[in-house]
Amino acid sequence: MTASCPPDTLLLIADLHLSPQRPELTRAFLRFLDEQAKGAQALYILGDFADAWIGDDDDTPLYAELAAALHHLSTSGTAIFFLHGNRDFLLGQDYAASCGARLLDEPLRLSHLGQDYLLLHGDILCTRDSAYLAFRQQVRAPAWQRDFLSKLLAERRAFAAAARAQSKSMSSNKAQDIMDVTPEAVLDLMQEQGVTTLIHGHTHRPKVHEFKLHGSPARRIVLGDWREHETWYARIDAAGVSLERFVYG
Ligand code: LP5
Ligand code: MN
Repeated sequence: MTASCPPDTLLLIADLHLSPQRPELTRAFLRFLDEQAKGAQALYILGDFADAWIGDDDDTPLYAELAAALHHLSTSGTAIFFLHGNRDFLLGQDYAASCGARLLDEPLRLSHLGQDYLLLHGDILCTRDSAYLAFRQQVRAPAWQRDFLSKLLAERRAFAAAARAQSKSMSSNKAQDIMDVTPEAVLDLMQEQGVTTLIHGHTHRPKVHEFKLHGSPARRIVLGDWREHETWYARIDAAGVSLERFVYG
């Protein structure tokens, strides 16, 4: 198997929003695994891997296909890690294990080749979105999750569809800045964690933001959401960290 990455390369992706309704995104992901990720030291999936995760017992064939592809990468030597997003916060250790991956908590500190990074999905930085944060508090509660996961798959699918519809409707009336990170929240978190590089997704606003953090150069790297012919990932290697936009026909 030919590696496509130097051995000390880390790759980070987020917001693929994979679902049976978007087979083109699955094709892009499988192509990424085959053409970009092979040989990487690790692949970090920073949330919203799935568009709406209703439990590890979901028998949708796509999820088994994705697990097999990730497991193949894992057995070839690439460590794989998941963080939760606001769409797949119910993804559990069982599914992660079926992918040959580990599920980690956020924010996640990462040290690599002498540099420190802080990884997270990014939704918790949207501190002006009080409606979302209230929803988040509710659905992240263990008791709520136990109750939800005890429902039949069909019931959970209906809940998820209703929640998606309500979210779309509520988001369409929200000011754009409310759905972006709050600058002060970014600075506070980076200061608290003692890092100068933050990598996250969620906002679907891919960009490298350079700024000063108490006089030191700092940056916030926002991963882009995946489209049929446009994928985004961050690469960390001996040269540092870069945001990569991969467009193909
Ligand atoms: O997700 P997106 O991009 O539309 O917007 C997010 C925030 N919304 C959410 C909600 C999710 O989309 C809901 C779907 C999750 C599916 C997986 C879990 C399945 C079980 C869930 C059952 C309840 O994350 C949105 C932010 C936006 O990002 C930008 O940051 O603004 O937040 C909101 O819109 C706040 C709303 O309060 C969210 C309300 C969700 C629905 C509430 C429960 C509906 C229950 C229906 C019962 C029949
Ligand atoms: Mn998200």
